[in-house]
Amino acid sequence: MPLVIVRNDITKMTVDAIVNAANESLLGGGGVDGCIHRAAGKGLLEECKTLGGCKTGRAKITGGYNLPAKYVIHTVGPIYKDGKHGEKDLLESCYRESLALAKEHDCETVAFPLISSGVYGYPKDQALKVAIDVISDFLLENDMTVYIIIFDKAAYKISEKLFTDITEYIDDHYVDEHTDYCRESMRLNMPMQSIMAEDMCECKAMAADDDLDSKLKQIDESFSQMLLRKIDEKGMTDAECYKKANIDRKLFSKIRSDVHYKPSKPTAIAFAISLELPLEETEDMLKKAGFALSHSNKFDIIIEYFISKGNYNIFEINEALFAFDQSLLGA
Ligand code: AR6
Repeated sequence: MPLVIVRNDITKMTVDAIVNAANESLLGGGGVDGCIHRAAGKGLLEECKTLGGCKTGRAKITGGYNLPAKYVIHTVGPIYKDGKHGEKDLLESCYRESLALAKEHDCETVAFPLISSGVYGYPKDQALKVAIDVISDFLLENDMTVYIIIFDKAAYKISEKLFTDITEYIDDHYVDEHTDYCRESMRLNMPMQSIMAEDMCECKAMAADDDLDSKLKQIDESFSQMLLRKIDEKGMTDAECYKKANIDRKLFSKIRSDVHYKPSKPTAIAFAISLELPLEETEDMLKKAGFALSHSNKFDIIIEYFISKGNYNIFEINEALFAFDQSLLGA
């Protein structure tokens, strides 16, 4: 899972490195900085004292002491004034420098808090976007699992407009489907369940009519075969595809080598997104793995929303899924 958004306390993360949102003195403070120093113990402060501080936008590394993480990468985010004082460049630099340090120290897993988004006042939705943009760029070139830790869900926001758009889309589609069933049940004066049961009986009867032999002959390409064919057709490399899908290399290798591999639904959708398949082809690909998109759950409707808008940015989709408390796409 190359980029994962999770709700947690960063001091509890068992990863190679956690990132600290520090100040230029590197001698501790409030917020996440305070939590990290408390959990790591005195040894961390002693080592920090030897570092001679750190400039805004830069990063320095220490041991993790009593933390489950092996290293702490200390970076200093910008204090947000009005967005016109180079804040974005500096914040991007914090993520880039921290990731470079993690790479230098062979870290495979790294967890970031939302730097600058607390005491330093960077608007949370913009801070999250900067984090996602820089980390996802880095992951296109590097194999690492990076966690963005959201500490306080109540304070977490995707942009107001996106949130409203998706809410409206969910309302329209969710309601449509359910009222169709409701109207039909009222018209026929029977409970909804029995209509659905009838539909199912009809399907079963049709299926039974089909000769088993001819059915078996129709077993067509598997999920894995379809995925590999689509990658070729799109002219992508395997790595481009699994990175864009937020899937790690090991899982992709498994899928590649096992023609009958059955992915989870979020994994199957992640590949459809990576391949930028339109809705109909996404449905075809999901069918290969035994799934469908339905209007009776929010997850599916959110996916449909993004595909219908032609937005195939998996990290933005995950941001929205997270905001609506849904599973994220990827491995
Ligand atoms: N785990 C994960 N995230 C956390 C935790 C935690 N335990 N605690 C807070 N956050 P802040 P800044 C989130 O204020 O804005 C310090 O005094 C929090 O919800 O810690 O970069 C330093 O010494 C917020 O989203 O850092 C500096 O002086 C995010 O971490 C100054 O604050 C960052 O909030 C740095 O300010």
